[in-house]
Formats: sequence, structure tokens, C-alpha cells
Amino acid sequence: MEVNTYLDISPEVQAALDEGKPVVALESTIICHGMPYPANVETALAVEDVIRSNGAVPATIAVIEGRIKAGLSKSQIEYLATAGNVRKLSRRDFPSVVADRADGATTVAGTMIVSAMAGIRVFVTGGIGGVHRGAGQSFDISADLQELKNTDVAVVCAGCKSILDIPATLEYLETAGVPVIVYGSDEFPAFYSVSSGCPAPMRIDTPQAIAEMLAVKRELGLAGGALVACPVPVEHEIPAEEIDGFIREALAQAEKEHVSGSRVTPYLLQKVVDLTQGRALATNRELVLNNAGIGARLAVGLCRIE
Ligand code: PSU
Ligand code: MN
Repeated sequence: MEVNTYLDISPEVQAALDEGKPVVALESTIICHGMPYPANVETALAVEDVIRSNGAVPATIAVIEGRIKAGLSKSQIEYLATAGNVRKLSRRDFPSVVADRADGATTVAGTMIVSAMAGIRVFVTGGIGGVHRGAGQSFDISADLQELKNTDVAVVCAGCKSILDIPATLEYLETAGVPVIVYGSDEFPAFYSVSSGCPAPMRIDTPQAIAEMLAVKRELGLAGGALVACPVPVEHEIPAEEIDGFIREALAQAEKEHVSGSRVTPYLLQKVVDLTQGRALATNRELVLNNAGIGARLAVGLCRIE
């Protein structure tokens, strides 16, 4: 791929890519808009450590002063975690954030775009965006789903929150032709909860077997991404019946305040954290760390095959 003139790949990430070593991308929306300071920095650095201890190089993705970054230093992570007006950066936002030389925190869609630019095949996050409840009226469907359709990166997550319409999100992914793999469970996970009530479209029990499937997908020339959903470790889950009341409350407040557009998801995430008084934050941290271990082993598996 042509070297993108707006992209800075850190020396460590570039060396790993050149040597064919495993690299795992990480998003920055979770740092800037998903968690409060200092939990955001602490989690971001802990996730990088888990990736390293599982044999891969972490590449946190963001835009800083208009430069697209793959691989951030500790001080850059600290900067983003405390900077006030970092923009939420999905596909449509790249031209303006880069042209304005602004700071941007990449969503799942944004991080997939930069991963593909840099040649990174695995990306670990917490939860993806999807089809919102009431999308039949609002048309609110995350650009993350379009990106999964189009961009060849494997996204490792803990499913999606029930702030979304999970069955509709899975229908959308099926229509888009995106393989959805649940790691070690027969049920698609609902971020905080192991259970969503939706059966797993496909179940695979080891990172190596997922890597083998993704290698076949590539050899078949099938474009687009894949979604790997890992249930939160059960000892850290908030069971669906406990979190559902908080989610309903958050949705009701969003409606009352007429929140719309790109503000909807950050608003709902923040409300759930506030309403659960930090319990959601602790679960969020644990599930991302769990995903990081699995994602790193998947990246190692892919390098072994190719
Ligand atoms: N869902 C979560 N945690 C998150 C997000 C979603 O459980 O942090 C963030 C991700 O960055 C995701 C984005 O890509 O929100 C989706 O925003 P929207 O629904 O506006 O597309
Ligand atoms: Mn939306």
C-alpha cells in the first residue's frame, strides 16, 4: 500500500510490521469518551501490557494535531486522556480533523480504517456500535457496521451493549456478510453480561482456530472484516437483569434531553457509568483486558500461518 502522507507509524510498530511480527491495534474513543481520568490512562496502559505479555506489539490509534498515529507513546496516551476537546473520529470525520490539525479519538470504524492503512490485521476494543433501539424511526445505525462490511480487519470485542438492538445488529452483520465468531460460547455476549439471549452465529474455542478461519477468508478473496465477540469473564459480569434497569434509565434520559446524532452513544455510555456508580467501569476494564489477551493470541496465530 502507498504510504499515507498523513500517517505516522511509531518506530516499534513499524519494526514489528516489517519483520512480520504480530501487532494489535487499539482504539482511543474508549480513552477520551468511554472512561473518566485516571481510569482511562490506567486501563489503556494495562491493555498494552496484556498485549505485550501475550507476544504482540500494541498500536494505539488516534489523531494528534492532524497527524494520524498508529502506535502512541505513554505521554501521548496521557495527553489524549486529559486533553479537553478531542473530537470523536469515525469515517466521515477524518477529512475535517486532519485538515483542521485537530485531535481525534478514533471509534471502531476510525480505528479499522487506520489499521488497514498501516497493515494491522487485528484490533481489540470493548464494544462496537450497532443498530440502535428504535432505528426504524431514527435511522441510527453506527458507521462501525459499514466498516465491518468493507474493511479487512478482525475486531475483537465483548459484543455490544443492550443500549443497542442486539438482534437487529446481528441481522445487519449477516446481511453485510460479516463473519461473527463467538469465542468459547454458544451465545452472543452483551458487553457487561455474558448473555444476550441471541445465539452465536458461529462458535470457535481457540485463537489459533479463529486465525485459521481468517486465513481461509483471505485466501478466498472475501473482502471485509470479521467480528470476534468474547464474553466477559463470568466473575466480572453484571448480569443482564441487573444492568437492564440502568440502560432503560439512560435511554429514557437521552430521549428526554433530545440527544441525537453522534452524541447518542457517548451520552448513553456516560449515563450507564454514572448510574452504576463505577461498577460498569470496573467490568469495562476487565472485559477489555480479557479481549486483549485473546486478540494478541489471534495476531500471533495469524503470523504463524502467513
Ligand atoms: N460501545 C461501547 N463502548 C464504546 C463505544 C461503543 O460499548 O466505547 C464507542 C466505540 O468507539 C464505537 C463508538 O465505535 O462508540 C460508536 O459510536 P456510534 O454509535 O456513534 O457510531
Ligand atoms: Mn449513531
